[in-house]
Amino acid sequence: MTDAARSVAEFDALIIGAGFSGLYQLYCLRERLGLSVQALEAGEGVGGTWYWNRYPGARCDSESHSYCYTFSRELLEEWQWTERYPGDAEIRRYLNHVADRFDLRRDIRFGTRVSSAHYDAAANRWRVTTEKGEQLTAQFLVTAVGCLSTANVPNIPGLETFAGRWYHTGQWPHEGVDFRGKRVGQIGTGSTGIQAAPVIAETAAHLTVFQRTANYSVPARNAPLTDEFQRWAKENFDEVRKVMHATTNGHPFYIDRRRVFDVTDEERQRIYEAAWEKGGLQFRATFHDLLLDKKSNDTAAEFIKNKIRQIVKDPATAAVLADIDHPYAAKRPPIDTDYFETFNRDNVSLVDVRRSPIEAITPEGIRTRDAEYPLDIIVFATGFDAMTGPLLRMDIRGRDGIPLAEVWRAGPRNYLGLQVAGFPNLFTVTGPGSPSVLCNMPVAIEQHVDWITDCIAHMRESGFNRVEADPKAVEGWMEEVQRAVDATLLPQAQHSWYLGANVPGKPRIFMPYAGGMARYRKICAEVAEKGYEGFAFGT
Ligand code: NA7
Repeated sequence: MTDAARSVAEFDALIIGAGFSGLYQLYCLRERLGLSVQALEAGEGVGGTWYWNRYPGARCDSESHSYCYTFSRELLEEWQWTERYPGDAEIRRYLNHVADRFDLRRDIRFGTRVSSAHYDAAANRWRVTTEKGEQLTAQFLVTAVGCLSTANVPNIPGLETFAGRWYHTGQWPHEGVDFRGKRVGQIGTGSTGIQAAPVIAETAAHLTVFQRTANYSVPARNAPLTDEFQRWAKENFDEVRKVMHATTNGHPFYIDRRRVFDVTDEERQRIYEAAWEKGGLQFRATFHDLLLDKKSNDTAAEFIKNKIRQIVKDPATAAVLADIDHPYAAKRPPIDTDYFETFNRDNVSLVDVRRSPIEAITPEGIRTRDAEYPLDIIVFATGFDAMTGPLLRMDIRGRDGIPLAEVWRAGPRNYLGLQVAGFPNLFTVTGPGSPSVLCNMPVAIEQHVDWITDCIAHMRESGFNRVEADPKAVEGWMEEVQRAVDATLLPQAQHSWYLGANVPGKPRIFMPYAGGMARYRKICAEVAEKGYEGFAFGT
């Protein structure tokens, strides 16, 4: 360790992460409040989730004209998206542009993974240590670690014996993977697997998809953006933003007010058909009660299952793909480019691992209960230890040295998804208990970062040095989070990562706030207006 590494660097605020949230938080604290700030980023570049997710077919499911920052008019004017949905490389280009344009890099330490963050009550400072042994302290600590950044590689016996290569989609090699002539096995059919399989199949000798839970998917209908649309999006951005701020999930379209059984069967079919043709997450917005009423949801579910049966030529394969056990959109609904069509290719096959579970990985490939599949490459599209994973893998300790892992042993508990009781001056951007992953992420991120920035500004104006969530407010918020989800069909998906069900041993708690982004925004604004009700300030 060098002397420089051993000395303690002091700042007003430290931010963990330099993705969408970290970059904007750095901008706000430095440019708006004039704080001394340092962002600590594990990757060698900006991008966060998008720095790591470079798997074949990686693309955002939010439409590009809404998947961006809105805080800078100039940025909006000058940036040009090229496709309806931005691909991973284009998002990285965008975030690099943001970092350069606002001169953010000079306050970011790349290749710097935080190993611990301990609150020192006497000094009212956070003491942060990195894996390289650097030590930094700050009054404020903001985690901008993303919701889907801790790769979940399932603990399948024998992985270490596999003679081929294996990759997790969330830690994809920057130089890419050459599938030509290779027998590839892909485990996982969530949003990622559904994006990756069609692209892998284009070059692999053979692709075997191992499906545990069948999934709905609607065509994305990605396409280059026309000049006319680009002009329209720029000229009408204020209106677009108004819609994004007024809707449940932050997308640039409203959820229709009509209910499924307000219309005739024929009309409903016509509406679903039109939404299928239009493509994308707007399918979920066709009716108001799709996520509220199981009978209503069944109509959408049946529509998509029928589409699967029509698209996939082999009836046995179609039956496995359409054997979906949860309501439509109760798990994150994927959108795709030729996913179901991929199973019509001669070089693609499907294995139902719900019926015949994976028992082991052998030197040659994957062994299920009934068969062995020789493979050269295994792709784990197996998701993430979502939302709490990125926070709990750091050793975060609050007042009296209490570890966050202990406070959250039975599941995450906090106030507004922003602060944990007992962890003063620690803010969690898009933390569990906030809408985050149920929302178009940049919308959720900008709201959180603005709120945190305003809160710190308020403290400085009022002479406060410490802010901490009141345990009673935490209790009340946890009840609200539960109430919100109980009003929906979301808990009916047993295997959802929203519930932590994809990670063995993780407490089963519905993590994001399901009451809608617009409602959540209003609640946070009211809390601030009432003098930050539920937060205790100290000097
Ligand atoms: P997801 O949505 O968590 O999907 C992971 C997939 O991997 C899912 O099909 C899982 O089946 C499957 N999986 C996980 N572990 C195993 C094992 N051990 N055996 C077989 N199959 C397994 O992750 P994604 O990366 O697709 O998407 C995450 C989010 O990123 C997405 O929702 C967007 O918001 C962006 P399961 O359903 O658990 O039975």
